[in-house]
Amino acid sequence: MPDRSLAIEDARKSIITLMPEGQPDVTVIVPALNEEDTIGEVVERLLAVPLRMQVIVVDDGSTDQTPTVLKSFGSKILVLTNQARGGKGAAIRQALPHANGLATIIQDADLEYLPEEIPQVVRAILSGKESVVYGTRFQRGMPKGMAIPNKIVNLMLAWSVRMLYWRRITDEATCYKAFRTDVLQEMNLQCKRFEFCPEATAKSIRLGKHIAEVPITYIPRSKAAGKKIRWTDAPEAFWTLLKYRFWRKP
Ligand SMILES: Nc1nc2c(ncn2[C@@H]2O[C@H](COP(=O)(O)OP(=O)(O)OP(=O)(O)O)[C@@H](O)[C@H]2O)c(=O)[nH]1
Ligand SMILES: [Mg+2]
Repeated sequence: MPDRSLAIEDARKSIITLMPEGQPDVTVIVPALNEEDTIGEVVERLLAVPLRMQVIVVDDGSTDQTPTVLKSFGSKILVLTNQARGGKGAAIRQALPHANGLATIIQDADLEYLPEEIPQVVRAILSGKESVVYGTRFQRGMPKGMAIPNKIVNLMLAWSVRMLYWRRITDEATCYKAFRTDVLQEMNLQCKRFEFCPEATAKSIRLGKHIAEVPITYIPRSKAAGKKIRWTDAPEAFWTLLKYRFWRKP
């Protein structure tokens, strides 16, 4: 069994990490609602990533085994628990003041995105080259198994960013959005549900940040497997892009 701390140091050296000893390189925020089938594996795989990881899970009163599974990780992760469902966006906002990694990335509590790919997404942030990096699902064509309405909405969202903000990105709605933590914290986010994505995209651009993209793998899950976003969330996403078109940092 290789020494894990040596593996972590090697990986960090190749990334030219800027964080001093003892502080995490990456904060991962995991919003979780009734995800007992996958949450344990997600957290295990996050903790195995060869970077110094701070994992913050926000559980909105899950009624399945999610809280029990989270307890089993003890102090290896920070769990914020709410009594009622607040939405994915509210969960991210709640976790953000606790984030002390140089980069912050969002990880769903399912396995649509692979924790092993986080280093390639955050690399340019840790090396100081970029402030915002998105993992794109569309640089290698359409991912297999994505429902047709989702494909259409995803294409329309990328197109809307182009029309409204004159920025060419291929995947606006990806979950793998990574930011320099201070940049995400200065956005004064207002989102409650799935409008986190368009709000963070709009505000990144309005803060003058370049959004870099790196290809990632995507294994879509179905509504039956627990997917909570609905195509009815799409109008709010478009509205959010429009709403923040002229946003300025207060
Ligand atoms: N804490 C919390 N988490 C939520 C809530 N609603 C959804 N989530 C979590 O947010 C994540 C995203 O939800 P999904 O159902 O996977 O939807 P998705 O289409 O992958 O969503 P996006 O990645 O935002 O495009 C999952 O980990 C959910 O468990 C909520 O009200 N509270
Ligand atoms: Mg998901």
